[in-house]
Amino acid sequence: MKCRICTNSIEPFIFFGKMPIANGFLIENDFQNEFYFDMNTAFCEKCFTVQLEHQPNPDMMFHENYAFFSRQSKKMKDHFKEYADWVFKNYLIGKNDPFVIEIGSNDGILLENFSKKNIRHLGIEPSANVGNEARKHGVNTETRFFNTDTAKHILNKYGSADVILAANVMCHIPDLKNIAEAASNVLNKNGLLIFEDPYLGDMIEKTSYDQIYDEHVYIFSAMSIKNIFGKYGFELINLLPQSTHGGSMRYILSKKGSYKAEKIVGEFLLKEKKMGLDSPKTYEKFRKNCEKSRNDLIKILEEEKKNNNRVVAYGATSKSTTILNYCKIGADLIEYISDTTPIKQNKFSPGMHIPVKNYSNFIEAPPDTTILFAWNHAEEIMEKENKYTKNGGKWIVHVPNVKKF
Ligand code: DWN
Ligand code: SAH
Repeated sequence: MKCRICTNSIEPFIFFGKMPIANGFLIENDFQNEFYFDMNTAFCEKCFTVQLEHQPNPDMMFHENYAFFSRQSKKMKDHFKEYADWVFKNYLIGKNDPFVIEIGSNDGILLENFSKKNIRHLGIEPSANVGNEARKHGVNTETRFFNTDTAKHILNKYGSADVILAANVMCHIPDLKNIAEAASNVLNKNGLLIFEDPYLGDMIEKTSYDQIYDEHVYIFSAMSIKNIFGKYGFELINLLPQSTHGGSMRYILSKKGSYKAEKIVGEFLLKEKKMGLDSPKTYEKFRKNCEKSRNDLIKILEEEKKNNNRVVAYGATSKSTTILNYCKIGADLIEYISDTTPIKQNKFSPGMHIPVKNYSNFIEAPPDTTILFAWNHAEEIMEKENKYTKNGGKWIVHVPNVKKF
């Protein structure tokens, strides 16, 4: 295969097998026609980008029935308020009529904080259903993919922007050359491109291989961001580690030459080198860790079954599609998956077809053991399920190691 960024010849270091659409929750009638692709992940030794060999067409993942609604987590609402306040304080305060664009604005969880301040804003969101939800919260949203055509449209209709923001979407977009060109066209001379995504360093350290699924075509590091966007006229001028989604990184980029990079950028590049994020050996070790994690998880779930324990999963996450299909865990080991998102309920999980049920089932008949698929929201969920735990309910988590407590 060719590196998606620098066309260098590369080979996958891990083959997860056939995978369905991670957010493709489905009804029984559709089992026969379910779509699968080969999920292989590769690392490029030249530009240091971790990437999928194949990614399904964006229209198959992002559409009017997209299943992920950002507002399901209270802590994420707080996070996005902080993100908005931070952007305002650092980059917008004192500006005359600033204009903020967000790529992948989903249900408006970030932009509503600008809307409430009467700041001019625009969300670019291809999934129509989540975009409709955003409009209900007063967020100006256009249903389309962000790309150079959209950039032209924005310039004609709204004019240029002071900042382009994004969260958990840059790593979804295969053609970053087009995105960089679009962002460069839309931004003012001193405009900034600011985005956060799951961080490669955390994924390697925690063996959180479930960050890899169809939508996540890249898992970024500071090294790869510097190389990728450096090729397309941007400079990484600052970064800020985040605890969200199991460890993320916020990257701040400007057009080349318009700002001076902060010291922390150089420090992180060095730190990543020390961690071996530039070395194929790191990814070989990661593959072995994934295999061990898979074996441990299957073993612990089989023991639960042997002991006649009722096991339910918590959170029908995109990440769990990778876990279930890679480990071949089905409804014989997990009774159902509890989730608060209406569009996921009374459907089946992609590929392994475990029923997804309303959270009320979990409350009404608590299981013996709960496997926490939404492990990235552990703090919020542990607080919320304090009673279950106090009453003797057990948990299984698989990150950073498989354990029961
Ligand atoms: O990058 C992405 C991130 C931001 O969100 C997207 N590609 C897709 C999605 O990934 P995910 O599905 O792995 O995200 P979450 O946030 O880990 O999903 C949590 C799931 O758990 C949601 O379906 C909501 C549900 N949930 C619940 O049932 N009870 C969540 C919480 C906090 C709860 O208390
Ligand atoms: N920003 C939100 C949502 C992340 S999920 C959060 O962090 O919670 C990714 C979102 O990006 C989805 O809503 C999806 O429809 C959208 N998306 C995917 N590709 C896109 C593209 N090319 N342009 C704009 N949005 C895109």
